[in-house]
Amino acid sequence: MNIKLGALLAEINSPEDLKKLEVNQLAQICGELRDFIIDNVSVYGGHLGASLGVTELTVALHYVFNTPEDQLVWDVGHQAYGHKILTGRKDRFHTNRKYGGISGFPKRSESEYDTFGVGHASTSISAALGMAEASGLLKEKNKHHIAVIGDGAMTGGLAFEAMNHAGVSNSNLLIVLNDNCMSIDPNVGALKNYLTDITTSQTYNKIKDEVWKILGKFSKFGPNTQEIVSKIEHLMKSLLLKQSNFFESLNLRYFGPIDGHDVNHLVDVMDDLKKIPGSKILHCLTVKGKGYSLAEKDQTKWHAPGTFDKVTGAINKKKINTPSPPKFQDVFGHTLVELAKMNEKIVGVTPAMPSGSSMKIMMEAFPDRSYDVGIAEQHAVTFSAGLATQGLVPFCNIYSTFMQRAYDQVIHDVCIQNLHVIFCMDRAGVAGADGPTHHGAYDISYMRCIPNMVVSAPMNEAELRNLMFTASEHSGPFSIRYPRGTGVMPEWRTPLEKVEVGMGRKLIEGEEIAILSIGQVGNYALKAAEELRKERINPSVYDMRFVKPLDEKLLHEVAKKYSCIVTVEDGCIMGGFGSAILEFMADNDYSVSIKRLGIPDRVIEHGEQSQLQRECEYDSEAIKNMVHALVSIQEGIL
Ligand SMILES: Cc1ncc(C[n+]2csc(CCOP(=O)(O)OP(=O)(O)O)c2C)c(N)n1
Repeated sequence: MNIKLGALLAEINSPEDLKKLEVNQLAQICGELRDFIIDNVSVYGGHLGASLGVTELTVALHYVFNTPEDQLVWDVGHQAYGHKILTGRKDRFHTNRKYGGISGFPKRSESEYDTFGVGHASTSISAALGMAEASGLLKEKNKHHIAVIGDGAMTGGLAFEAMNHAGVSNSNLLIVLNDNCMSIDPNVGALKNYLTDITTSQTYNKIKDEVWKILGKFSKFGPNTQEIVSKIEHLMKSLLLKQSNFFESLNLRYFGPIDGHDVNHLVDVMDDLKKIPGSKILHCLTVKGKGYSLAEKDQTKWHAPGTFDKVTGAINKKKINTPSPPKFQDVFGHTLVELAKMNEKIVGVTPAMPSGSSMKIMMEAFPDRSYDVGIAEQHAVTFSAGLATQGLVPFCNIYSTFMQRAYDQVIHDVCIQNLHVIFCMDRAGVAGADGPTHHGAYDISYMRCIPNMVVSAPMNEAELRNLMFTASEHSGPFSIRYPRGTGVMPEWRTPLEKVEVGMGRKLIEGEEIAILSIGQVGNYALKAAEELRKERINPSVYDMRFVKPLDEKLLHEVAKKYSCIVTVEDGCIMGGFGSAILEFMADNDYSVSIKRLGIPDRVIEHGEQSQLQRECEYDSEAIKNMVHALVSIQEGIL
């Protein structure tokens, strides 16, 4: 589908073109950019609200700064659609997040304007500060470094660590705080309250206006920087006597709050800030979803709505007539509530993903027993450890990819102390259109090497429920990984049954070849076996359920009975489930042949989950192919 470009946007292929516009044309280009984003996302999907909210900021930044020479770093990167469109990618924008198309996030290999690859939150200030320090060391004068960070991303510890460093650095760093009071869900925590207080403080804003008046003169009367800056500081200090400013106390010059949708004012302010050396922060107030009223009203829903009818706002859903299986995340949410009703010690913890993980179901049922701690995975884990020391049973739900942030906390705070924390890792395996920053590829490997940790994965909804129930009654750390998307059981509310920890299941009894799987890919193994049966090839299929502890009794039987084993996992091959089976066989001197299917040792780009599983060769077709290859080898040998 051909999406129409506005008259000005049609002529813009780089920030150079943007700079040719008159200041009074900037509002129009913002409107055109917004329309183009809405049109594209409505047809092709992707993140919506965040990019709409930073349209004016994006235009002003590229208008004022000399990108890509000046380094512009986006935090998370889901808000960078306008940036991509203005920096030479508008003709490819319809391929956004599609297999083989452009990435939904900034990516260094894609454009020189994408200074830093991103997808996880709270990295921008550290990265931009590193660039700024490098410029100093390389004697690159007059280069600017800008980090654009949301109020949600600023709740992450990494952002605080970076500001702590920036406050003692002489580097030329501008932090643009894009404050829309939203994370994916409403933002949480004391910082959010503080930002709201600053925004509404009358004393503060009166003095701030005077500061801007001086800044206005500054632009007109030339480069007497020192004098102007000291006047500003004097005014700021007099303000600070009345109300201490968090950022100022970290030695970051604080400016704002200003209206992040007034593009002309943004241009003036940024022009002025360009002339002020050192680390500084500009606090901009924006509205997530700005310009598309439905998105402004329900900001969580329109964070990443999928495709939709832009006129009616109806979100396109797959039409399914038969009862369909639920999303794994919803099975998690509802089952947690069931368990919490049975056991009053159970609590829920999420780092800023109430909707994405469906922890919100628990938050609604038990508001006092559930916590959204902000984009703070490390804290979520250690906080859960603290809860566990007092006998509570925390279910800490973190996407597999974001759990990487909290690895030391898992080891140091939970596993060494053998605390009863249950980790539910959503989006395990290839995540789909979000791409390499979001694939949950590594958790089997990184969890299975930690002492005390149980590592499990359900093949379907009933198994997820049973594992959660089992985990709640276990003592010690317990991890459960499950993928993005739906399961296979429309009737999923099965009775809760305790599973013996470390026990696998035989699903199909066959001969010669055994397929051992972990998690939801067991369904691919079943499908492959069914199709192979039609060709009179009968592999056995086992759902191992646990990577750790392994079902050793079952594995001894398997090793003695079959000549070949195929392992299947939705995770990295290196160090993963297949590796665990190899280790078992080597340790027990079995010489059975083992082929491992899973995510290979390279970066897997974005695309639909099924496309990526095909590419990585661990879907049912690939399992069939592997069994065929093994059968041919056996026949050759015979
Ligand atoms: C480490 C990490 N945890 C969680 C997420 C999931 N996530 C993506 S966007 C987002 C909200 C970001 O809020 P904010 O920075 O305020 O930007 P906004 O969407 O409001 O523009 C979250 C939690 C992430 N990308 N990275």
